[in-house]
Amino acid sequence: METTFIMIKPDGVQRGLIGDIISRFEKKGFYLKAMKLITVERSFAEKHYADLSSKPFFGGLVEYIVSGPVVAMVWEGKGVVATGRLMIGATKPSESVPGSIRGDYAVEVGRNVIHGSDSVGSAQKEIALWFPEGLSEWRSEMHPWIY
Ligand code: FUP
Repeated sequence: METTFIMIKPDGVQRGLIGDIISRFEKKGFYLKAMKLITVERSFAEKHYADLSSKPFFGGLVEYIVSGPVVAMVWEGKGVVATGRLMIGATKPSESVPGSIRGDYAVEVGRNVIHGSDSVGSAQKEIALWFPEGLSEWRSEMHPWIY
């Protein structure tokens, strides 16, 4: 079964959006495989966003991510990478549709509340980076009304 890495950014945590965001993924039918509230070091944030290191907004992006605790999560489910991205909405809140997380809660691209892996490959890399301790198994069967 597919897994993705989802992170609620410092603005989402401090605005009290953790419960709502988790609830959206749960109600959709995805399974929470791992979760932790952590404040990361600058070097760690730089590693997470390494692909964007040449972008002019990179410095500000790293500052934002290290500014407070984030909620790092792994979610599992059929097509969870692509569907998770749809639920999150477009990168720019001005282009993310109402009903999506960014469409409902964000205005600025630099304060867009949440991150989600953009492919199955990057999900695997991000899960390995954020959860080097590995994931524990907790669910024995799929919900018959969802799968
Ligand atoms: P996304 O996968 O939707 O998070 O988007 P990207 O990986 O392209 O960008 C990662 C983060 O960089 C965004 F969530 C916010 C920040 N960003 C900016 O601050 N300005 C931009 O013009 C683009 C991205």
